[in-house]
Amino acid sequence: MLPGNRKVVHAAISILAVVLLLGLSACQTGAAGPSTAAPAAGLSASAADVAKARNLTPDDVTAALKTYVPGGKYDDYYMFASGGQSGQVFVIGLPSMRLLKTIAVFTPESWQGYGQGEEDTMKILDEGKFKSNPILWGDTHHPALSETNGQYDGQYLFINDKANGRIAVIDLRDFRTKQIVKNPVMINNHGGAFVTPNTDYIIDPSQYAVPLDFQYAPISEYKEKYRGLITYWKFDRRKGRIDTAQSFAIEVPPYWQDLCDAGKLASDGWAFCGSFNSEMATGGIEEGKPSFESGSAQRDMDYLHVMNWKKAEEVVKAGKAQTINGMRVIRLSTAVSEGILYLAPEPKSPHGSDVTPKGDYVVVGGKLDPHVTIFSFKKMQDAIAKQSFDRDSFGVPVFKFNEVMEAQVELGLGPLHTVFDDQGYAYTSLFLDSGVVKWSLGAPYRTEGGWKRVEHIPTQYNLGHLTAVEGDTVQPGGKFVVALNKWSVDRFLTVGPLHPQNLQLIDITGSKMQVLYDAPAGVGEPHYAQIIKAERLKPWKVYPEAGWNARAQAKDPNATMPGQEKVERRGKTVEIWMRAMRSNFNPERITVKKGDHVIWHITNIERTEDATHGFALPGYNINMSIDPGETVTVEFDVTESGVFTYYCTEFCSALHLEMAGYFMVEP
Ligand code: RUQ
Ligand code: CUA
Repeated sequence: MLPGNRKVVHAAISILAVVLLLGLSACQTGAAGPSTAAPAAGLSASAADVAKARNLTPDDVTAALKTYVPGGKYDDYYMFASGGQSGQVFVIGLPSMRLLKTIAVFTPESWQGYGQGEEDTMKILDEGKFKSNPILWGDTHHPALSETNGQYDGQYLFINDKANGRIAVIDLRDFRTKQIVKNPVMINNHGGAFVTPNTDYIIDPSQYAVPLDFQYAPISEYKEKYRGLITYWKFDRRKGRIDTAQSFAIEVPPYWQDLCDAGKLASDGWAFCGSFNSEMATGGIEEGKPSFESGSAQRDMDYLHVMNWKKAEEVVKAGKAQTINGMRVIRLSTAVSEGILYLAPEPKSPHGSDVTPKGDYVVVGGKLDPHVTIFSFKKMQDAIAKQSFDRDSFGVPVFKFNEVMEAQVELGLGPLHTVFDDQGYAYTSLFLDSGVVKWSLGAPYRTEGGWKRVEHIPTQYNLGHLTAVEGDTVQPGGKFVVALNKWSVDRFLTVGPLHPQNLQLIDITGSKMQVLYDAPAGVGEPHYAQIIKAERLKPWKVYPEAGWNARAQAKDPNATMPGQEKVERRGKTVEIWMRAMRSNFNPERITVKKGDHVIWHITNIERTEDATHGFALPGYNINMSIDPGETVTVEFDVTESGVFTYYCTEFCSALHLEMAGYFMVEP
């Protein structure tokens, strides 16, 4: 939609809202019936009747008007939300909050035929295995859209798997996962994925310290042998893949590293990661020792890790890193001696570290501190120039708190994460006080009244992350914040003891924030999400040509066009080139012998938008989606004899049920 049109629509909506509100207040006071409130249009009277019948307040009606997207009209934004333990990514339209797609990432997914036999998806999942253990789920936390000059460019999406220390790459041309990398030195992560302003690297810090390279060491050797690791995965944009050979990692002390953010503009070339167990507590509640919960909350300060990744890149190029299991690791002593790693004391079990849009400050939320603390990047650089440090017990330089702190703003209990708008305001989630706090940034964002709490709006309930329109880029978009609440308690119909999470859309354009919509997430726990303007994406509606390989994003050598269908036997191997279109597969009869090995290619030659076919082979655990233009391949051993019926699983035409065939296995 053109900007001009949008203005007209907005104006029309606000007129409608006023009409409705007038109608409603008239109804509510009983001063006038709907018919007398109708002069502007017949619509307002009937709409007022509907609102009255449904017990909707004027606020409800404006909220509905701000979120309703009529059928056939598109949302203005995509929101990419992590799917938590579902191991997937959710694509949600804003402002409607409608779920548009679940992108299969770490967990097999039948509708998309992901990890249900189709070779390329099996290979992607297989890349993510840990040694000999296949891993078929993930705990996704932080999606990161690719950026160019600090702005989302709509090309790629990255997401971490906290449980298994992995990162996945999703191509936003077809919204499909292309790659999973397992960290070769670390078992878990948490604070990734965060991209540098041109997506040179994806930052991926470990969470719970362990000995590097999956070695064993007793926990009594925690301080000597256990370590954290902050990995910088090199992204090759041309190939659309992480280049593991060009990636590197920095060894850090065994504090439990938490969320990171990449520097930008003023702080480009640097990165910041919080941590929360600088006590190096090792638990042992079963032996009467302090639990992790209390042991890790003893000190008043933990450490923000401040890293010069451009320097780290040079140090790696100069050969000063040690290669551990294929990963080039800058050892802790090198990171210190080369001026790559610094620490800043940060209050009380911090969580989010969020860089302001111009890159000049880092905002840190302390879970057990009612303030956010704002660090100045310039002051950090001054401290480095003056070499004004303390040292931690590993010899890492520690800034003096008062020398690098710019401001502290008291917000309420349990501040976690912060995002930004286009007016110089920041929005911080409060877990314990369950809400969003709006506060003002100081200069250069706002010339007066900076570093002040402005407004609190309750959310339901126990807010974790929040996200704003392009709110972690160099140019935030304003308009909406979404609160990703961990609990929903009483907000929806009961669906048993496992409740959905609650994603709440909040309007931030007015002088007061307004919650517009509660969207249940009944599919896994979304942690973080990012919201991007829809026009930045250029997704395909069908694959560029018939016979497309989605993993290679190129023509598949086994593309099968009409007339090229065939079955070949080479010894015990049977290879099938099949063509699918409405409403048949060709061939429709395949005969093999028990003990054969089958390689089966299917090309959907359709060029029509949405003309997807499925392919299910019962008894062999095979289900594939063959999107318009796509070629897929499945390979399997014929282990059972009998007569099997393959069929198309996608209701593609009136004669969809006829789109079937016989797979005959002779004993
Ligand atoms: S963090 S628990 Cu994003 Cu607040 Cu994972
Ligand atoms: Cu093709 Cu149903």
